[in-house]
Amino acid sequence: MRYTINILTIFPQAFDSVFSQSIIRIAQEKNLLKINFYNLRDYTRNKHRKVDAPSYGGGGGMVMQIEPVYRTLAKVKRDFSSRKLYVILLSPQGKPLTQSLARRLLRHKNLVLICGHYEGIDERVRKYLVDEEVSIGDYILSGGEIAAMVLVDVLARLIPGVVGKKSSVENESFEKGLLDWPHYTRPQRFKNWRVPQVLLSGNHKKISEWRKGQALGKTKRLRKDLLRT
Ligand code: 9D3
Repeated sequence: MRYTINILTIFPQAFDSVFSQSIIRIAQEKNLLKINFYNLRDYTRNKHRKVDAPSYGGGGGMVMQIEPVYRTLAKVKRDFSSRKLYVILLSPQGKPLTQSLARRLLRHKNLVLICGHYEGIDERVRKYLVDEEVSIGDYILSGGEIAAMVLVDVLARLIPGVVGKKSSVENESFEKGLLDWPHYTRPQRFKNWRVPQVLLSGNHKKISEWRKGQALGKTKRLRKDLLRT
């Protein structure tokens, strides 16, 4: 059983370099993930392939129209015949992306990600066509594409079998609500900077206690907000 992510965008090429590398490429090569692109301009009906128009009510700025989104979605639905699609709009008003939101989204095997642009998207898109809105944080991007790349990266590494060791996904900080502990590798001494002695001791119980202590201490210092849950 394979996950499919369908991306609706006016900039499909923007995804090439990111999706052809690393985890996302591995997920696709292993046939665990299929990513399809639908160019919203291909579903316009005007000869300039315009997907936006000025805002009703004035105030300047262009708004992405509903028609190309609707027609593109209709095409995705045809391509997926009866299979269920879960439609996500990347938007600054969405639910903030977290590891647990990502896990919930991954319960849907066929996702649609709509990338907006311009000053926004016609409100009827979110009202009638979208199941859920997702943001990647409180700052302003110029479009939804980079947010979609972030979401795909987060999802891809959660797909069973994509990341080699089960532990490298499950042991991860945010799952337990803590930051990661410090990591060290060779050499034991670089200039006069040394690896903590406990890690060289071979005492696995001590090492594990030290790591937990470090993770907790780091979280208290750097991300107190993660502990208030
Ligand atoms: C002027 C009001 N702006 C809303 C804060 C309009 C606006 C700005 C930027 C509308 C869309 C965008 C483009 N951003 C996204 O599409 C986007 C986004 C983001 O800007 N921040 C965090 N997550 C996301 S997900 C999609």
